[in-house]
Amino acid sequence: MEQALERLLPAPDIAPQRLHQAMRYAVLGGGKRVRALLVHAAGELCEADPEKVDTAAAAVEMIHAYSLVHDDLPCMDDDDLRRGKPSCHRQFDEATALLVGDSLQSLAFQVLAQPDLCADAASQLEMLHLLAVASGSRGMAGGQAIDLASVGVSLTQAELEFMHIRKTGALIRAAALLGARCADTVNRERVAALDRYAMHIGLAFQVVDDILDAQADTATLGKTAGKDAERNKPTYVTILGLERAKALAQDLHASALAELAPFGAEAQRLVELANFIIQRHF
Ligand code: GRG
Repeated sequence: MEQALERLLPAPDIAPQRLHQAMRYAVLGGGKRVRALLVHAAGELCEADPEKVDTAAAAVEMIHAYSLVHDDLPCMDDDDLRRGKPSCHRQFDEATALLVGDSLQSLAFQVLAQPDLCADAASQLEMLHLLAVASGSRGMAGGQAIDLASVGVSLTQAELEFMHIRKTGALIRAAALLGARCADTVNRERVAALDRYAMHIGLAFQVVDDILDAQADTATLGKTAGKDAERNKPTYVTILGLERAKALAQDLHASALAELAPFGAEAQRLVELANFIIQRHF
Protein backbone atom coordinates (compact mmCIF):
# COMPACT_ATOMS: atom_id res chain seq x y z
CA MET A 1 0.00 0.00 0.00
CA GLU A 2 2.77 2.41 0.98
CA GLN A 3 4.61 1.55 -2.25
CA ALA A 4 1.49 2.18 -4.34
CA LEU A 5 1.00 5.59 -2.73
CA GLU A 6 4.68 6.44 -3.15
CA ARG A 7 4.47 5.54 -6.86
CA LEU A 8 1.19 7.37 -7.54
CA LEU A 9 2.10 10.65 -5.82
CA PRO A 10 4.09 13.19 -7.87
CA ALA A 11 7.85 13.04 -7.14
CA PRO A 12 9.10 15.76 -4.77
CA ASP A 13 11.51 17.20 -7.34
CA ILE A 14 8.84 17.78 -10.01
CA ALA A 15 7.53 21.37 -10.25
CA PRO A 16 5.76 22.79 -8.35
CA GLN A 17 8.11 21.14 -5.83
CA ARG A 18 6.69 22.71 -2.68
CA LEU A 19 3.15 21.55 -3.47
CA HIS A 20 4.32 18.05 -4.36
CA GLN A 21 6.44 17.84 -1.21
CA ALA A 22 3.47 18.93 0.87
CA MET A 23 1.18 16.36 -0.82
CA ARG A 24 3.68 13.62 0.03
CA TYR A 25 4.01 14.96 3.59
CA ALA A 26 0.23 14.69 4.04
CA VAL A 27 -0.11 11.16 2.66
CA LEU A 28 3.10 9.21 3.36
CA GLY A 29 4.68 8.06 6.59
CA GLY A 30 1.69 7.93 8.89
CA GLY A 31 -1.89 6.93 9.36
CA LYS A 32 -3.38 3.60 10.29
CA ARG A 33 -4.51 2.94 6.70
CA VAL A 34 -7.82 1.54 7.96
CA ARG A 35 -9.66 2.51 4.78
CA ALA A 36 -6.97 0.99 2.53
CA LEU A 37 -7.03 -2.23 4.57
CA LEU A 38 -10.78 -2.29 4.20
CA VAL A 39 -10.59 -1.96 0.40
CA HIS A 40 -8.15 -4.89 0.42
CA ALA A 41 -10.15 -7.06 2.82
CA ALA A 42 -13.36 -6.50 0.82
CA GLY A 43 -11.48 -7.15 -2.41
CA GLU A 44 -10.16 -10.41 -0.97
CA LEU A 45 -13.65 -11.58 -0.03
CA CYS A 46 -14.79 -10.89 -3.60
CA GLU A 47 -11.66 -12.41 -5.20
CA ALA A 48 -10.55 -9.16 -6.83
CA ASP A 49 -7.17 -8.62 -8.51
CA PRO A 50 -4.87 -7.26 -5.73
CA GLU A 51 -3.14 -4.76 -8.03
CA LYS A 52 -6.43 -3.17 -9.02
CA VAL A 53 -7.39 -3.15 -5.34
CA ASP A 54 -4.14 -1.32 -4.51
CA THR A 55 -5.10 1.51 -6.89
CA ALA A 56 -8.61 1.81 -5.48
CA ALA A 57 -7.20 1.77 -1.93
CA ALA A 58 -4.71 4.53 -2.84
CA ALA A 59 -7.55 6.66 -4.22
CA VAL A 60 -9.50 6.27 -0.96
CA GLU A 61 -6.43 7.11 1.18
CA MET A 62 -5.85 10.24 -0.94
CA ILE A 63 -9.41 11.43 -0.33
CA HIS A 64 -8.98 10.67 3.37
CA ALA A 65 -5.64 12.54 3.56
CA TYR A 66 -7.18 15.54 1.78
CA SER A 67 -10.03 15.60 4.30
CA LEU A 68 -7.59 15.59 7.24
CA VAL A 69 -5.48 18.41 5.74
CA HIS A 70 -8.56 20.59 5.22
CA ASP A 71 -10.06 19.59 8.58
CA ASP A 72 -6.93 20.85 10.37
CA LEU A 73 -7.08 24.32 8.75
CA PRO A 74 -7.84 27.29 11.00
CA CYS A 75 -11.20 27.82 9.23
CA MET A 76 -12.27 24.28 10.24
CA ASP A 77 -11.00 22.38 13.30
CA ASP A 78 -7.80 24.44 13.61
CA ASP A 79 -5.37 21.76 14.75
CA ASP A 80 -1.58 21.98 14.86
CA LEU A 81 -0.90 18.27 15.16
CA ARG A 82 -1.74 15.34 12.88
CA ARG A 83 -0.27 11.83 12.88
CA GLY A 84 2.24 12.94 15.51
CA LYS A 85 3.64 15.68 13.26
CA PRO A 86 2.82 19.36 12.64
CA SER A 87 -0.36 19.48 10.55
CA CYS A 88 0.17 20.31 6.87
CA HIS A 89 -0.57 24.06 7.14
CA ARG A 90 1.79 24.32 10.14
CA GLN A 91 4.61 22.52 8.34
CA PHE A 92 4.03 24.45 5.07
CA ASP A 93 1.44 27.26 5.00
CA GLU A 94 -2.33 27.64 4.74
CA ALA A 95 -2.48 28.31 1.00
CA THR A 96 -0.29 25.26 0.30
CA ALA A 97 -2.42 23.08 2.59
CA LEU A 98 -5.57 24.19 0.76
CA LEU A 99 -3.97 23.27 -2.57
CA VAL A 100 -2.72 19.96 -1.14
CA GLY A 101 -6.31 19.00 -0.34
CA ASP A 102 -7.55 20.12 -3.75
CA SER A 103 -4.75 18.29 -5.56
CA LEU A 104 -5.13 15.07 -3.56
CA GLN A 105 -8.83 15.02 -4.32
CA SER A 106 -8.14 15.41 -8.05
CA LEU A 107 -5.37 12.83 -7.95
CA ALA A 108 -7.68 10.29 -6.30
CA PHE A 109 -10.08 10.52 -9.25
CA GLN A 110 -7.20 10.59 -11.73
CA VAL A 111 -5.78 7.27 -10.49
CA LEU A 112 -9.22 5.66 -10.35
CA ALA A 113 -9.93 6.85 -13.91
CA GLN A 114 -6.70 5.51 -15.42
CA PRO A 115 -7.56 3.81 -18.72
CA ASP A 116 -6.02 0.40 -18.02
CA LEU A 117 -7.62 -0.11 -14.59
CA CYS A 118 -10.77 -2.00 -15.63
CA ALA A 119 -11.58 -4.13 -18.64
CA ASP A 120 -15.15 -2.88 -18.42
CA ALA A 121 -15.66 0.92 -18.65
CA ALA A 122 -19.13 0.77 -17.08
CA SER A 123 -17.81 -0.79 -13.87
CA GLN A 124 -15.00 1.80 -13.71
CA LEU A 125 -17.57 4.59 -14.05
CA GLU A 126 -19.55 3.01 -11.25
CA MET A 127 -16.44 3.09 -9.03
CA LEU A 128 -15.81 6.76 -9.85
CA HIS A 129 -19.42 7.61 -9.14
CA LEU A 130 -19.30 5.75 -5.83
CA LEU A 131 -16.23 7.65 -4.61
CA ALA A 132 -17.59 11.00 -5.82
CA VAL A 133 -20.89 10.58 -3.97
CA ALA A 134 -19.14 9.37 -0.81
CA SER A 135 -16.79 12.38 -0.69
CA GLY A 136 -19.20 15.10 -1.77
CA SER A 137 -21.93 17.19 -0.18
CA ARG A 138 -24.17 14.18 0.40
CA GLY A 139 -21.27 12.29 1.97
CA MET A 140 -18.08 13.33 3.76
CA ALA A 141 -18.07 17.06 2.89
CA GLY A 142 -21.76 17.32 3.82
CA GLY A 143 -21.06 15.60 7.14
CA GLN A 144 -18.26 18.06 7.77
CA ALA A 145 -20.65 20.97 7.07
CA ILE A 146 -23.10 19.60 9.66
CA ASP A 147 -20.21 19.07 12.10
CA LEU A 148 -19.08 22.69 11.77
CA ALA A 149 -22.64 23.90 12.28
CA SER A 150 -22.99 21.74 15.41
CA VAL A 151 -20.41 23.51 17.56
CA GLY A 152 -22.14 24.57 20.76
CA VAL A 153 -25.42 22.95 19.68
CA SER A 154 -27.07 20.05 21.52
CA LEU A 155 -27.91 17.21 19.14
CA THR A 156 -30.00 14.10 19.67
CA GLN A 157 -28.36 10.71 19.14
CA ALA A 158 -30.23 10.38 15.82
CA GLU A 159 -28.91 13.76 14.64
CA LEU A 160 -25.38 12.82 15.66
CA GLU A 161 -25.72 9.57 13.74
CA PHE A 162 -27.03 11.41 10.65
CA MET A 163 -23.87 13.54 10.71
CA HIS A 164 -21.38 10.70 11.28
CA ILE A 165 -22.92 8.36 8.69
CA ARG A 166 -21.80 11.08 6.27
CA LYS A 167 -18.65 12.60 7.77
CA THR A 168 -16.82 9.40 8.74
CA GLY A 169 -19.08 6.59 7.55
CA ALA A 170 -19.50 7.46 3.86
CA LEU A 171 -15.82 7.01 2.95
CA ILE A 172 -15.51 3.83 5.04
CA ARG A 173 -18.55 2.42 3.25
CA ALA A 174 -17.14 3.46 -0.12
CA ALA A 175 -13.86 1.72 0.74
CA ALA A 176 -15.64 -1.61 1.24
CA LEU A 177 -17.79 -1.21 -1.88
CA LEU A 178 -14.82 -0.19 -4.05
CA GLY A 179 -12.90 -3.28 -2.92
CA ALA A 180 -15.85 -5.44 -3.94
CA ARG A 181 -16.25 -3.58 -7.28
CA CYS A 182 -12.62 -4.40 -8.15
CA ALA A 183 -13.73 -8.00 -8.77
CA ASP A 184 -14.59 -9.00 -12.34
CA THR A 185 -17.94 -10.44 -11.31
CA VAL A 186 -20.12 -8.77 -8.71
CA ASN A 187 -21.77 -11.08 -6.20
CA ARG A 188 -24.78 -8.94 -5.15
CA GLU A 189 -25.38 -10.85 -1.92
CA ARG A 190 -21.76 -10.35 -0.80
CA VAL A 191 -21.81 -6.67 -1.75
CA ALA A 192 -25.03 -6.10 0.23
CA ALA A 193 -23.58 -7.83 3.32
CA LEU A 194 -20.33 -5.87 2.96
CA ASP A 195 -22.29 -2.64 2.72
CA ARG A 196 -24.16 -3.36 5.97
CA TYR A 197 -20.90 -4.46 7.67
CA ALA A 198 -19.22 -1.21 6.58
CA MET A 199 -22.09 0.94 7.85
CA HIS A 200 -21.76 -0.67 11.29
CA ILE A 201 -17.96 -0.38 11.50
CA GLY A 202 -18.06 3.17 10.10
CA LEU A 203 -20.25 4.27 12.97
CA ALA A 204 -18.26 2.17 15.47
CA PHE A 205 -15.10 3.91 14.24
CA GLN A 206 -16.60 7.28 15.12
CA VAL A 207 -17.93 6.17 18.53
CA VAL A 208 -14.44 4.88 19.40
CA ASP A 209 -12.93 8.13 18.07
CA ASP A 210 -15.15 10.10 20.46
CA ILE A 211 -14.18 7.82 23.37
CA LEU A 212 -10.46 8.18 22.56
CA ASP A 213 -10.78 11.96 22.23
CA ALA A 214 -12.21 12.04 25.75
CA GLN A 215 -9.85 9.48 27.31
CA ALA A 216 -6.51 9.22 25.51
CA ASP A 217 -3.59 11.66 25.60
CA THR A 218 -2.18 13.75 22.75
CA ALA A 219 1.07 11.75 22.50
CA THR A 220 -0.80 8.46 22.03
CA LEU A 221 -3.34 9.88 19.56
CA GLY A 222 -0.82 11.86 17.49
CA LYS A 223 -3.43 14.64 17.35
CA THR A 224 -4.68 17.04 20.01
CA ALA A 225 -6.73 15.14 22.60
CA GLY A 226 -9.84 16.66 24.17
CA LYS A 227 -10.59 18.80 21.10
CA ASP A 228 -14.30 17.97 21.08
CA ALA A 229 -14.85 19.16 24.64
CA GLU A 230 -12.65 22.22 24.04
CA ARG A 231 -14.73 23.24 21.01
CA ASN A 232 -17.99 22.32 22.75
CA LYS A 233 -18.91 19.73 20.12
CA PRO A 234 -21.62 17.13 20.66
CA THR A 235 -20.13 13.60 20.71
CA TYR A 236 -21.29 10.10 21.62
CA VAL A 237 -19.57 10.59 24.99
CA THR A 238 -21.33 13.89 25.75
CA ILE A 239 -24.72 12.55 24.62
CA LEU A 240 -24.59 9.02 26.05
CA GLY A 241 -21.86 9.14 28.70
CA LEU A 242 -18.72 7.01 28.57
CA GLU A 243 -20.21 3.65 29.56
CA ARG A 244 -23.15 3.78 27.14
CA ALA A 245 -20.84 4.97 24.36
CA LYS A 246 -18.60 1.93 25.00
CA ALA A 247 -21.65 -0.36 24.96
CA LEU A 248 -22.81 1.18 21.66
CA ALA A 249 -19.38 0.51 20.12
CA GLN A 250 -19.63 -3.13 21.22
CA ASP A 251 -23.18 -3.45 19.79
CA LEU A 252 -22.07 -2.02 16.43
CA HIS A 253 -19.08 -4.38 16.41
CA ALA A 254 -21.39 -7.36 17.04
CA SER A 255 -23.77 -6.23 14.26
CA ALA A 256 -20.82 -5.90 11.86
CA LEU A 257 -19.56 -9.41 12.67
CA ALA A 258 -23.07 -10.86 12.26
CA GLU A 259 -23.06 -9.68 8.63
CA LEU A 260 -19.84 -11.64 8.01
CA ALA A 261 -20.97 -14.90 9.66
CA PRO A 262 -22.18 -16.53 6.39
CA PHE A 263 -18.72 -16.20 4.84
CA GLY A 264 -16.79 -18.02 7.59
CA ALA A 265 -12.99 -17.97 7.26
CA GLU A 266 -13.18 -16.14 3.92
CA ALA A 267 -14.05 -12.96 5.84
CA GLN A 268 -11.25 -13.32 8.40
CA ARG A 269 -9.50 -10.08 7.38
CA LEU A 270 -12.76 -8.14 7.70
CA VAL A 271 -13.31 -9.65 11.17
CA GLU A 272 -9.78 -8.62 12.19
CA LEU A 273 -10.39 -5.11 10.91
CA ALA A 274 -13.62 -4.78 12.90
CA ASN A 275 -11.74 -6.01 15.99
CA PHE A 276 -8.97 -3.46 15.41
CA ILE A 277 -11.47 -0.62 15.03
CA ILE A 278 -12.99 -1.46 18.40
CA GLN A 279 -9.74 -2.18 20.25
CA ARG A 280 -7.54 0.60 18.83
CA HIS A 281 -5.79 3.01 21.21
CA PHE A 282 -4.97 5.73 18.63
C1 GRG B 1 -12.68 18.72 5.14
C2 GRG B 1 -14.31 17.80 3.44
C3 GRG B 1 -13.65 17.70 4.73
C4 GRG B 1 -13.96 16.66 5.51
C5 GRG B 1 -13.32 16.37 6.78
C6 GRG B 1 -12.93 13.13 8.02
C7 GRG B 1 -13.15 14.53 8.34
C8 GRG B 1 -14.05 15.26 7.44
C9 GRG B 1 -12.56 15.15 9.37
C10 GRG B 1 -11.63 14.49 10.30
C11 GRG B 1 -12.02 14.85 11.68
C12 GRG B 1 -12.13 13.67 12.54
C13 GRG B 1 -11.12 13.58 13.63
C14 GRG B 1 -13.08 12.78 12.34
C15 GRG B 1 -13.23 11.61 13.19
C16 GRG B 1 -12.98 10.33 12.52
C17 GRG B 1 -11.79 10.37 11.68
C18 GRG B 1 -12.03 10.48 10.24
C19 GRG B 1 -10.57 10.25 12.21
C20 GRG B 1 -9.33 10.25 11.43
O1 GRG B 1 -9.19 9.04 10.75
P1 GRG B 1 -8.08 7.96 11.14
O2 GRG B 1 -8.03 7.79 12.63
O3 GRG B 1 -6.76 8.74 10.69
O4 GRG B 1 -8.26 6.74 10.33
P2 GRG B 1 -5.34 8.15 10.25
O5 GRG B 1 -4.39 9.27 10.59
O6 GRG B 1 -5.04 6.90 11.03
O7 GRG B 1 -5.42 7.91 8.78
